[in-house]
Amino acid sequence: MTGYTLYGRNASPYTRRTAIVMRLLDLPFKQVVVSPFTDLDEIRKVNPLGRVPVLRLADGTCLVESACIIDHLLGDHDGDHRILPAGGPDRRRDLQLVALCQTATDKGVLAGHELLMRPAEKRHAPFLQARIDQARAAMLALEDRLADRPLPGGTPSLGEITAAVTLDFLDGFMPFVLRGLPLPATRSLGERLEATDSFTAQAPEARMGLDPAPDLS
Ligand SMILES: N[C@@H](CCC(=O)N[C@@H](CS)C(=O)NCC(=O)O)C(=O)O
Repeated sequence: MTGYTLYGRNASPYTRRTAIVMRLLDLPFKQVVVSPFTDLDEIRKVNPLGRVPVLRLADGTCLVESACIIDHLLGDHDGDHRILPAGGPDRRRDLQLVALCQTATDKGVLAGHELLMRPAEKRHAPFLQARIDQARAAMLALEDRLADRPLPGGTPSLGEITAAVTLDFLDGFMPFVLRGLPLPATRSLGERLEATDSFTAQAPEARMGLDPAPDLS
């Protein structure tokens, strides 16, 4: 037993990509399905910042931030660099895919929060539009980098995992962000990976589907 406990829902793309990496590394873990929207007190017991994902190690140490958690897991368990190349241009390229995805997700979440949390009369349309534009720019840059990359035959890389998770999250939770955006390579990758065991085992519990598109006029 590894003694790992992962806090967070699969509806959280940050949690989901962490969980999928753990499955691909064959690391057993217990998942405590909590959301900062409904379980803040429980999350604060393991992360004073009140965010997920959190990975609790066997000795009780709690790690936060998906990038840092994944870095720890890969350092200990990806000795043959199946998931992240050891160095050089391949590693740099893969981590840049992750960076683009994290921006797309972060900005999509900000846009979603603006819609969900703020009363309509207090929304600031230029702020909302700028966040949507950033998320779309990140996804187009991702598409550009995936366009000439063959689909993974075996274990997907960290960048590919994060790309598929990001696409599913934006499609499922805030479809207005990606509406009309040409993303054929990203969508092919998403279809390929979403059909695999590690992804289906970590399917989002629900999809909020914030739609139709907000009125930004
Ligand atoms: N950069 C962080 C983002 C984590 C994050 O924003 N998680 C969301 C759930 S999807 C959360 O806990 N939000 C509550 C908050 O940040 O206050 C990571 O990659 O782990």
